[in-house]
Amino acid sequence: MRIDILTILPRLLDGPFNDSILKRAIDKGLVEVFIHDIRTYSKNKHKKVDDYAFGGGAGMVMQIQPIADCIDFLKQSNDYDEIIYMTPDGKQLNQRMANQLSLGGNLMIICGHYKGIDERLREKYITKEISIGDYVLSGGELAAAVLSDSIIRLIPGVLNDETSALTDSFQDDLLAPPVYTRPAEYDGMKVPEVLLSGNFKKIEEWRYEQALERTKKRRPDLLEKK
Ligand code: 6GU
Repeated sequence: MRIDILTILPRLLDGPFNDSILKRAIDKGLVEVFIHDIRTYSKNKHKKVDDYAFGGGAGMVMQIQPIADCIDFLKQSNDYDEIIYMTPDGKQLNQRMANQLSLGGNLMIICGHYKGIDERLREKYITKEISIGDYVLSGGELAAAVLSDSIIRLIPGVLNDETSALTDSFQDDLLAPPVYTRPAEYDGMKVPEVLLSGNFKKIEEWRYEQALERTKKRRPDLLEKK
């Protein structure tokens, strides 16, 4: 899989892909991530990428030319399953979407800024519009990093046994059960006996009950979906 991210702030994306699991996935050759600086595609002599909104009002709008040229250039040499625009008015990201996108081919992700991108770019190029929640970020970069992380960790071979995605919260529409590690007693607080029993079947049952209990208490909406 190949992920191309278009942004006017490429440095914002340096961090997330240069550490930990994402870096390992890239180093193992399981995914390629390319960050493209939209400004380098601007044909304006001052490398301008935005302009005032027609009709007036506060806030700038990202112009068609630099983004369209960058997309066209990339499409010449790669096929994309989805061209995604990160925007607070998109469909809210969930585990099902991450699972689905992790199975497919190449992705292009466009990060917006200011008031967003010219609507005609959305009409011509964008196949999916994704938000990461009901709050406003200053740009799509952090959202693109969140989306990429949620997808890349699901690509087969990225996680090992210790980090397996199978027991994640949301993987089966349940929150994850509580977890414990050494010491078995801390400040008089003991680890649940069953976890020390060595009885694998009992432990699995306990974990399922705890996951169900936690979901009922904290996220009853997840159980209604079942
Ligand atoms: Cl995708 N972009 C911005 N700018 N803000 C957001 C978002 C995206 N998702 C939630 N808030």
